Order: sequence, then C-alpha cells, then structure tokens
Amino acid sequence: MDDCIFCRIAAKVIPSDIVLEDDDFVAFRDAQPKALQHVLVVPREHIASLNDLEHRPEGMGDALMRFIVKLAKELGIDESGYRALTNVGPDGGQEVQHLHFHVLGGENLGDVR
Ligand code: DGP
Repeated sequence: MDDCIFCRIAAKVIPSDIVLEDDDFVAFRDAQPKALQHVLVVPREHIASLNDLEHRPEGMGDALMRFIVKLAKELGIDESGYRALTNVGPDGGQEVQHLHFHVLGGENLGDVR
C-alpha cells in the first residue's frame, strides 16, 4: 500500500535500520525504542493487524514466529530473554495499521500490565 509507512519501509522506499530480512519479513529498529533492543518485525505484504492473519496462508503465522526467534538469536537476546508482542486495534494501542511485532530485550523488561 502506497500510503502505509511500514510497506514503504519494507520496500526500502523509506530508509530504516534493518536488522534482518528474508523474502517474507523485515525487521528494523523502532524509531522510539522502549528498551535497549527494540525491533519491529513486519510482513512485506500489507496485513492490517493480527486479526487479518486468518485470511492468509496457514503457515504464515508459524513462519513469522520462526523469524522472530531467528531475530532474537541475531540480536543475541535469545538466552537472556525478550518479549514479542503485537498491539491490535484501539484498545491494544495499535498506531500503525500494518501488522508488526515488537521485539524488546537487552535488559530486564519487568512485568507486563
Ligand atoms: P504500535 O503502537 O504497536 O502501532 O507501534 C508503532 C511503533 O512504530 C512505535 O513504537 C513507533 C514505531 N514507528 C512509527 N513510525 C516509524 C517509522 O517511520 N520508523 C520506525 N523505525 N519506527 C516507527
């Protein structure tokens, strides 16, 4: 989608600090980091939120989770620990309407509310 910021980042129309990518997913550093390591994982294809994953091929969610684990290893936080979360909709605090997982780590993140 032309007007989607994360589509444009994934297509490298807008520059970002890309950490890992493959044919289906791109991981780049969050512009407003909330932890020492804060990376966003997005599908290259425009998917508005986790709610829309059910309309996509069945293996996509599994591939996304595997990509996040690969990213955690790449960042060196797989053993120390990390948090992977996605915000969905208004109550979830989703600001960008393109599915993205936040991967946070590099420090003790405390409790989730
Ligand atoms: P969410 O509230 O879950 O939709 O999180 C959106 C995140 O996206 C937020 O942590 C800030 C980040 N973000 C927004 N615009 C940009 C951008 O243009 N570049 C990067 N790297 N991150 C962005």
